[in-house]
Amino acid sequence: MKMTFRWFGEGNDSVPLKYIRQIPNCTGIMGVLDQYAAGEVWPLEVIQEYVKHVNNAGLEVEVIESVNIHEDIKLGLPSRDGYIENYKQTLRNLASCGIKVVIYNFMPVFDWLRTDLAREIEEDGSNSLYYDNEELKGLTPQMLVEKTTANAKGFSLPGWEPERLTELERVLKLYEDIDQEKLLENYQYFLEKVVPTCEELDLRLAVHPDDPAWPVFGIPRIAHTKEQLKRIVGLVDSPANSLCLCTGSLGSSPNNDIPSIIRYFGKLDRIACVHIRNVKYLGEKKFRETSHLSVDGDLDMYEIMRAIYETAPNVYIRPDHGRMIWDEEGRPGYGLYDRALGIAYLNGIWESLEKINR
Ligand SMILES: [Mn+2]
Repeated sequence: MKMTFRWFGEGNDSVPLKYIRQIPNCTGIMGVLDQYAAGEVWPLEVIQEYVKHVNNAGLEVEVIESVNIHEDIKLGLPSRDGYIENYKQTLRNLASCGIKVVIYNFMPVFDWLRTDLAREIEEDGSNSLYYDNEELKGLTPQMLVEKTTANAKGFSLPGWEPERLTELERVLKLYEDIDQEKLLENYQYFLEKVVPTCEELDLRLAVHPDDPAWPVFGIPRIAHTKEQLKRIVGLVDSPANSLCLCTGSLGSSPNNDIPSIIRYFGKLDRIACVHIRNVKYLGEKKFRETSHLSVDGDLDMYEIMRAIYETAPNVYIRPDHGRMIWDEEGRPGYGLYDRALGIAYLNGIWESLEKINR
């Protein structure tokens, strides 16, 4: 595995590259260029400059997150073809700069969502992202957008880019005619156009699962169970059509057995990268994010790492969200300390697996 760390770019992240380089075994980042709206081409020169900057800090960047898909593609509008061509051009530009994996999602309107970005964990005084479906029921989509952006501490949040959400009402209306099957059809159309390009470029697309792992606000969602992920990898049968296995997103539902899902898709060579995070169930559709330690949450990190070790040992890995601890200030979920602790812990499990299996 290759251990990496999500980084949002100079001036846009509270964690300097130098600190990331100092985390044991962390050899690269999963990068983000969120200055471009969904549907725009990411210019080659900008990507080149970005990669050079990261490399100069002694880190690799072979994975890029958040190449967002324009809503017109998800909605299947006639304008989608132009946006798909733009998407392919961005992929070409990324591949020519050494990028191997591109993470994206096919969630309509909302990417991930939470009802609290900094809920205190009473036991130790830290805080973390939190979700309560009962609270969500009391909110309109507009209210949730206002609440989430107000609590972002001045950082732009991935998936909550203002330009995606300004037209919220109009876009939500368009989705009234789209059910899961229609969304899958539009997804297949997109993959059939894009995957051959990825194959030529030796690039893998990795779809991020729905977060949380159920539909919200009545909008269709198609990537939160093993059966749904099976359908997605079956839409176009190619390793270029792969998964970003996010343990915390899928794991928000106790119905998802994460180690067994990893084993299934790992054996098929359809996992390109893994986000690792632990969650604690607090009730029906109610959870908070925790430290990575197994006993702090409800996911078994040892079994998760063992499944990766045995079926997908060459994937890119990163700690996903962490708690905010030691009074750190930063983008919710993306502080340095708890994610670095997570890496140290995952490193320890991995070393044990290697030595046991020697
Ligand atoms: Mn994730």
